[in-house]
Amino acid sequence: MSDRTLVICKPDAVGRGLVGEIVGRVERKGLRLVAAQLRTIDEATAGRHYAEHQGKPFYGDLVAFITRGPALLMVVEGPEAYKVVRTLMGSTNPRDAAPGTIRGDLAIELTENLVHGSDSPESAAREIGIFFPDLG
Ligand code: IDP
Ligand code: MG
Repeated sequence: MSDRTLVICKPDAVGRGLVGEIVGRVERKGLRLVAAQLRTIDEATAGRHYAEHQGKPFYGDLVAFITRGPALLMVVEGPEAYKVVRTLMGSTNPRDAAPGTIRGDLAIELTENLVHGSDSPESAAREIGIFFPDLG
């Protein structure tokens, strides 16, 4: 049984040239790419994606950041895909993220933390529907 999850290489990852590094880690772990698109996320789509954070003090900065340039949107597949991706990503704050994780090895700022991964199977289904509506 294979599960799917959404992964985003955020605009800082594209800007810093770290997409290959991040995708490489995801692939080497054993997850398979099923869709990918380089796209600058618009404000309305960012608002849907980050609906759970609306009203929080960092929401404005978060939307400004995620829309500031191209991001690589991906759907990846594998057993317990969302959980595996979250483990590869490391803690939300890169300063707390363990060495060996994407954020732990490659980032230092909370907003500019390189990567998004859905946090549950339900979030994965919702977020894949936002960015890849044609994927059943
Ligand atoms: P996650 O990306 O690890 O799932 P979330 O809590 O869903 O973390 O937050 C979404 C994004 O919002 C984070 O990746 C981070 O960039 C940013 N963020 C989260 N909490 C804060 C905060 O307290 N201040 C500023 N930015 C935050
Ligand atoms: Mg989250």
